[in-house]
Amino acid sequence: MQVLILGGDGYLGWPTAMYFSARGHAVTVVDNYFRRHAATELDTGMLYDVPNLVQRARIWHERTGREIKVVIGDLRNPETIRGIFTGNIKYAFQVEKSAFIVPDSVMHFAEQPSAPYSLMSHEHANFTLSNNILITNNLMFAVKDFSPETHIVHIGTMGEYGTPNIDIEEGWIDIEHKGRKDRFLFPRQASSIYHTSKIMDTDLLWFGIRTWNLRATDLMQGPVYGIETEETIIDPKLRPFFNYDEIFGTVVNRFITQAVAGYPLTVYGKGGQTRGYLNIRDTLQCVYKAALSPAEPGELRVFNQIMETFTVVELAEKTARVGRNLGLDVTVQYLENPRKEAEEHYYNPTYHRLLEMGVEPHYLTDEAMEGIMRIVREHGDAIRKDVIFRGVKW
Ligand code: USQ
Repeated sequence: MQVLILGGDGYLGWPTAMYFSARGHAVTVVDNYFRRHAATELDTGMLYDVPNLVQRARIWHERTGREIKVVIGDLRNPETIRGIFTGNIKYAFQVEKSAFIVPDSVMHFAEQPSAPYSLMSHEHANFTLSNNILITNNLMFAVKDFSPETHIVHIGTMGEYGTPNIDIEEGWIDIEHKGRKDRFLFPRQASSIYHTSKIMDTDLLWFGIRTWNLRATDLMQGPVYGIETEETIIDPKLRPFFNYDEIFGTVVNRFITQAVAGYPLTVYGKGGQTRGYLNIRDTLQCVYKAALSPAEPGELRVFNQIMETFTVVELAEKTARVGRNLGLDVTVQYLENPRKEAEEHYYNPTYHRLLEMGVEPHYLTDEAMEGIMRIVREHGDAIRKDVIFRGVKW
């Protein structure tokens, strides 16, 4: 397969690139280093330094003999993606000069991914909306104009559904109204501008699919945790970004880092917020399965990409238990919730379609958490307590 990965420098984009490459697929990644620049600008700290995309592709080639082609470019500019589809393309790294082949699958990770970032100010909200929606639109038009057969795999988010008082279906719901029936996208009601931008992406793609018979899979992903994948084991320099700050760190990675640093775990509000979680290794499996068996032309296929659900309090209790077993002094603090979200609610999402396709979950057992904590502990001296909580409120 020819695979194009938009946002190939990110926490999930880079491991996905290696995963496809390791399995013999031809991979090209595109990125404009937004996440790196934002992390520097906001001084978020990083657990360890990560080589740039060209350096990573070079290390990957040296260690495996495989090639990941790299394009550095801003996908908000339509010519960046259109150039890729027409062969008018400048590689920042490639091993073999090859005739460009149109991608079979495009994985779309090229989005501002943080809810707190999107609510730091109206400028950050504007950036999030314009970046995420324009890139999705540029991709959709490039596919429509040059290769309508190409399968778009969009990384959506479970947060698009919010926390409704009914079971959450996988993307679609049958509604009977005044004696008539139809099928609709499951109602969306996000609780951040970031999550709202993802809803808008879905609406855009659904329009393109109905109108031009495009094909897409929307992966409604929960918060991801973890560091190591089958490919990062080859060389620690291939590890993804690991953020534990309030802006870019997801809650499990944050709690593990807080436990190592001796910083009381930051439970927001009552901590009854329930979400569906997954290990980074399972993100890779899910994206891969979705790409190998694409949606049909005219189909918007939606999978809920989570493996298990936890409340924040359950995650804190687990982190405290695992940390104490490693001899760490772990305490928990209940902070006034900086976010506007339900802290006690019904939550019953359906998530069986990816499992039916053969994804084998890595659950968040105490052993799995301990493995991550041990790696974080190796970098314990680099942890900056001042970036853990900064109080972005909405
Ligand atoms: N939380 C705490 N304490 C913290 C950090 C978070 O109690 O120190 C709580 C939050 O209030 C929230 C839950 O933990 O209820 C999850 O927060 P998160 O920061 O891990 O996740 P979120 O902001 O929802 O966003 C993350 C990723 C995003 C992805 C999303 C999936 O940053 O890119 O789309 O997870 S989901 O949440 O299912 O929409």
